[in-house]
Amino acid sequence: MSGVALGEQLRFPLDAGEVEAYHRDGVIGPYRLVAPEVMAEMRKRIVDEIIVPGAQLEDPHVDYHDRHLDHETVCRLCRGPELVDRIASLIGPDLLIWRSNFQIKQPLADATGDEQRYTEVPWHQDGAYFDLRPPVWVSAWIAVTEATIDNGCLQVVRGSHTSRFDHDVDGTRHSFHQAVPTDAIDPDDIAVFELEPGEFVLFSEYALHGSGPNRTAEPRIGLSPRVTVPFVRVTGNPLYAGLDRARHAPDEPRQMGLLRGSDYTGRHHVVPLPC
Ligand SMILES: O=C(O)CCC(=O)C(=O)O
Repeated sequence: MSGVALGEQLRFPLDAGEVEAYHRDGVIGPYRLVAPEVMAEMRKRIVDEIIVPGAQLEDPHVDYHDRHLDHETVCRLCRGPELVDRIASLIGPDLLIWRSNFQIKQPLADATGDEQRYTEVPWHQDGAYFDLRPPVWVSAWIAVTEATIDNGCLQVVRGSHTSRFDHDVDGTRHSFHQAVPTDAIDPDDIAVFELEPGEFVLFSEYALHGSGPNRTAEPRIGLSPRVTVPFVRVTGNPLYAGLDRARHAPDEPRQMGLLRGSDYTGRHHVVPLPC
């Protein structure tokens, strides 16, 4: 360990006020990861190589998860120092990515079956879905397309991350089957994150969040890397664990990508990343 303070090792550190704001609100941003024109090129690759082929599968969710493990463009987005350095400012220098998933919202008019319900994401806390012990991780929401009120951008309830909300369970939903009733939320606390392509926000494991339907004619696409620290135990295959689900039984360690620093516990199944 060098004697240099972490902030001085980072190209994109958060300042003390931003760190305080994240811990107060459970969310921070937006920040820029890549320029809009760079994201336009990356989006083309993502659509052609992941989203279109995935839509041919019986369960597209398999292909839309954990592509940082095998797709260079997804890996580069998840590893961008603009993103990783800011997460390091929040939870420390040793960071592992344990999951990523695309958030694809089809136009309401085109969506059918469960996809139609998915155009609206009910209020929920990710901590209700994932069993990390202790529950410590930061999620990013990266805009692959623009995200607006009209196409259903991410909304986060500021300050909600320090409470546990009761979730109602709707087993008929394919995705987001656990939801917090809207009347549990004070509308004054809702932060709406309209993002340009290439921008991102960071939010904490228990930040209550959701999004409205996509009322435009184009899909809305986001990418959510989930990043934790080595002392956290991550096993099993949470819902829609994608490629990793195919490779591992529930009690086996997940495939983890080292984003910076080291796995000082030596307990994680760290795999090489394709970028
Ligand atoms: O993409 C959305 O609208 C919701 C995203 C979400 O629930 C998440 O990133 O955990």
